[in-house]
Amino acid sequence: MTLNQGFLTDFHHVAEFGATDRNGVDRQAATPEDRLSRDWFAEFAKNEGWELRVDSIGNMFALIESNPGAPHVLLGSHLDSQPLGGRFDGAYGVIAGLHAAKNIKRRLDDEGLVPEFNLGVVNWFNEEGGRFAPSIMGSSVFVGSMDEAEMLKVKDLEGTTVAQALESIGYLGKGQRPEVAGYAEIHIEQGRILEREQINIGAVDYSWHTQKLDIEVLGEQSHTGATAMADRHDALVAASKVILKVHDVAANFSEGSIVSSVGRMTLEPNSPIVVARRVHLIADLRAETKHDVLEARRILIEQIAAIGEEHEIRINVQDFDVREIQYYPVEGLELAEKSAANLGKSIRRIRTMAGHDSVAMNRIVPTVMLFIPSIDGVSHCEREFSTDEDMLHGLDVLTDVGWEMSFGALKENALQERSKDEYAQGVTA
Ligand code: HGY
Ligand code: MN
Ligand code: MN
Repeated sequence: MTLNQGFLTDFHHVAEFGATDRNGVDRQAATPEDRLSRDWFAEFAKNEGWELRVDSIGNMFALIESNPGAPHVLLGSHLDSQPLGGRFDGAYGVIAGLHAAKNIKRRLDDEGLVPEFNLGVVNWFNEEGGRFAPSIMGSSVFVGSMDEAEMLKVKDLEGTTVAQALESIGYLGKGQRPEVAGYAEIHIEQGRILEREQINIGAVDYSWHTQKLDIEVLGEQSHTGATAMADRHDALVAASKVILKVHDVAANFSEGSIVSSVGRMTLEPNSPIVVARRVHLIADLRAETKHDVLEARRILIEQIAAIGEEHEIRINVQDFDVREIQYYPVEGLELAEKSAANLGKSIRRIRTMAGHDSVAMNRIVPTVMLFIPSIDGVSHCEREFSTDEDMLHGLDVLTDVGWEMSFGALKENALQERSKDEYAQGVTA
């Protein structure tokens, strides 16, 4: 079987774990379906003779020791999905990481070479944040931007904690986290640019500023059939106005420069005969600039206060999951561009609106983030699709980038210090 065929076979096999009947997957973090994909990852590492470690927030590391004691360059992404999500988001990057590492290891052995850095492949815990919020959890704990003890206590809507869920699938580990020298991740674009421009690879130059708002709307229960309208404090009516304001705030900014929406709503007591006492909303604000996110937040805080007053209802708003813009090292962009050119693939620089584990990793080590085209740009839905051909183009480039990084191409001290506005000028979207 050719290397590429091995990748395709594995990719389509893993898509069976949590498969839905409309070509998607439902493999939320630390569910039995997630366990199937984790067991498969562990089996792959074992069959290759690589060391497997599982850390105390469920991150999985398959480590290859070619240069005893040297730190690792990690390739990887996440195997968890959104509810009724797509089979490419995350899983593509993990399986491409495994096969890129396998290809690199085979070449090192054939050529009798010892790289400066060891390779490893990682499956990050709970990148999606669908079951346990916030998202990008496992990699953020790894880099120290989220507190592990706090994250282990996070509950899903059924009241199960992260720790209980990981324990229940046997992946609450004790493994020591590897020392990391660099990180490379390949992922579907989840947008339309590469497809529209017919380009094979995106080299991600920066990520949008992102934050979430935790909004609690507190009304009062009463009888839907017996309470006069004037006497009601209906949390659902007020929450509905808040949801529309979150959607509408984007219209204050230039087209395409900001996104805003509410994706999660819980309603209590959720009885058809009771006026709602409490609605809990999570709003997602992202923009090209921090200024625009903060301005949208300012407008919303004002509007939400006015809705509370109008309905004599208390509405609490908390910031969380704030992600500053991340500029990826220009040397990493240049490395990706060189690899693509050598391999005859087209490439362009591109920003990411979606968050990724690379956004966390880029805080601590030189990081390369690569995209392949998404058909119709859709993601986080069963219709998500990328072609085998595009996945193989990406695997080729990831393999070459991983090879160069294991020989020190992006060593920390070799990176030129750049100010953010230098990046901003240098890395046009
Ligand atoms: O938060 C994100 O953007 C990612 O899709 N979990
Ligand atoms: Mn993802
Ligand atoms: Mn996702």
